[in-house]
Amino acid sequence: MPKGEIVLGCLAPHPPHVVYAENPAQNEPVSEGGWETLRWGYNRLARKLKSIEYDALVIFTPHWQTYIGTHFLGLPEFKSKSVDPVFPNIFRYNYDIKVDVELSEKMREKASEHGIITKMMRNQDFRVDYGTITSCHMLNPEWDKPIVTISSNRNAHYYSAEVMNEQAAALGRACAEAIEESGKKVVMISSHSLSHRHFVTESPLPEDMSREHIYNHSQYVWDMKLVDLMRKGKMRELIDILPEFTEQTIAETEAGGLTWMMSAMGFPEYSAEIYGYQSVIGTGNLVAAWDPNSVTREIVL
Ligand code: 2X7
Ligand code: FE2
Repeated sequence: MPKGEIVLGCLAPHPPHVVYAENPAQNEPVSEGGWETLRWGYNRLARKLKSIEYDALVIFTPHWQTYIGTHFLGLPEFKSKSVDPVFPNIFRYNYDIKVDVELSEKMREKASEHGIITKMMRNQDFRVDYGTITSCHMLNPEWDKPIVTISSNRNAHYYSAEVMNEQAAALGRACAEAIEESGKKVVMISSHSLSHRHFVTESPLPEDMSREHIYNHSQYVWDMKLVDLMRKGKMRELIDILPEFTEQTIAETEAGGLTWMMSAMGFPEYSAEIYGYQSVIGTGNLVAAWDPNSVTREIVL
C-alpha cells in the first residue's frame, strides 16, 4: 500500500455569517449576502479543492471543546440540525455528515500512543458544532467527501498558550503518522479566526456591510504580521510566536488548530496561498492554504 499523505492544509474560519450569506438550502434563515471578500476567497479555494484528488477532510474545531483529552467523531453518520448558540437568528443548519471512522480511529490510536488522552465520540445524538459545519460547507458545499472532526482539548484554558502549542504539535505529529499509515490522501482544515475581539452588539441587519469593520488597529497589525510570515514561508517562526499573538489578540488560535496542522505538515517553508482576509463582527478572518505540491501551488493574492 502506498503511503498516505496530506495533500492540502486549509485555514478556514467559521463565522456562521458566511454560510448565512451564501443562502444554501440547508440553512433556514435567508440573507441579502455580505462578507464577499471572505466568501469569494472561499469559493476560489473550494474550486481548487475540486481539482485535487483526496479521500477525506480532517478538521480541528474550537467549538467542540473537551475538558478531558482529545475526542474524535466515531460513528459513520451524524444527521441533525445545528443551531448556533450565539447567532440562532442566522444559523439553523440541517446537516447530514459522513465520517471516515477508520481514519478517525487510526488517529485516535496514534494520538494515544503519543501519550495524549483520547476518546471516540459514539453518541448518535451528538450535535456536530457549527465550526465544523461552516468550514466544511464553505470548502466543499457538495459534502461529497467524508470528514473526521477532532475536538479542542482546553489546554490554553487549563494551563497556558505555551502548553497548548506543545500539545497541539504532538497531536499533529500523531495525526501525520496515522495519515501516512492509512494510505489515504487527506485535506487538513484548521477552523478558526485569527484576532478575536468582537462587537458586543449586533447591527439590526447582520449583513449590513456599512457596519462591518476591524475592531481594533493593534489586532489588525498582529493579523497582518501573521499573514506576512505565511507569505514568507516562515511557519516555524509563526508557531513560535503564536502564544504571544494568542494572548495579545485573544485569538482563536488558542484552541490549537493552526499548530496542529502546521506540525502535521512539518512547518512549511514555502509560501501559503492567501485567498482573502475580512472582519466578521470585528474578528480577523483569513482564508489560506498550504499546498505541498510545488507544481500546483499558486500565488493567489
Ligand atoms: O465562532 C465565531 C467566530 N469565530 C468568529 C466570528 C463570529 C462568530 O463566530
Ligand atoms: Fe469561532
